[in-house]
Amino acid sequence: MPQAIVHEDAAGPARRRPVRAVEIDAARVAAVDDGIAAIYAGRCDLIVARGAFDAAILGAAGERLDAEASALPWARPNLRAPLDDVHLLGTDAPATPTFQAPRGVALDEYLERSRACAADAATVFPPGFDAEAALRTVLARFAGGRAVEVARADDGRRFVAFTIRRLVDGTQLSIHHDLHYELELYRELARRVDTRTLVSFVATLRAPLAGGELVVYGARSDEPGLPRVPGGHAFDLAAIEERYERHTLRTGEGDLFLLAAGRCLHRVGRVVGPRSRITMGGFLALDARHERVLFWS
Ligand SMILES: O=C(O)CCC(=O)C(=O)O
Repeated sequence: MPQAIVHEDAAGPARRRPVRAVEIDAARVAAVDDGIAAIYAGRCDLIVARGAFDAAILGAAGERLDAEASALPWARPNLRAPLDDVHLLGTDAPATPTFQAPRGVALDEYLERSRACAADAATVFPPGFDAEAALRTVLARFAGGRAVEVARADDGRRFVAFTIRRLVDGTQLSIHHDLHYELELYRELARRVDTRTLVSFVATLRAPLAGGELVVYGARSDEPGLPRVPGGHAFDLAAIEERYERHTLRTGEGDLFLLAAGRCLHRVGRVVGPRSRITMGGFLALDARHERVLFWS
């Protein structure tokens, strides 16, 4: 991938798989114009595009979201786990397990919540800025010429295109992966996409003063014997950190990353200070024939 900064964290003992990260600025996106397929194929795990979006527009939205947070209808599906208490706009039933719904919600409920909450995420931007259209345009730059579309159910109902995520002081996203095609809500989409993996996309609207970094591990979701905490399903962070390579990423307003979130374990560090970490993001996948890219959240 020419003209890109490639970080391959130092190779260690045999089982230490490096995290393959590529970082570019927005003017050089052409260097990774088939980046989504490259992540699918395992040629890279993380693509960071600095300044992929207009930093002033995203930053102003992030500032307003923080200032007016108490007036907005944030969903808090992880309220039961205060450390992971992410605040969401765009749906209160995302396409992942949450502490409120550990197996996700059923497809019909997911689609209904998507319809009911869609406007909440769209209206945080200034008039004239269509965040979904902007996302489609930016994601298309990594799609190798494929069409990029919001995922739909078989009857045409739309999935959530993206969610706005807010992590306040003292909160984080604990170590996890996002390969959840076995959930009921994926029963139709899983027939249409290449389920070997999926990719998450995240754009930054507001960077915290400290913390909130993305940490990606060489640990693969399909590896047998990944360390877990005794008696639980959660991954054992200390053991993972000891055994696997990692790559740490800090982003600023307007930056985008694409992450092999179905393959690599990852987490977001605890946010410190009064400025929240605010992002917009979701998941994307190649369809079964690798002709299109479908995205949802
Ligand atoms: O907010 C982030 O930086 C990452 C969120 C996440 O876990 C993901 O996109 O898979």
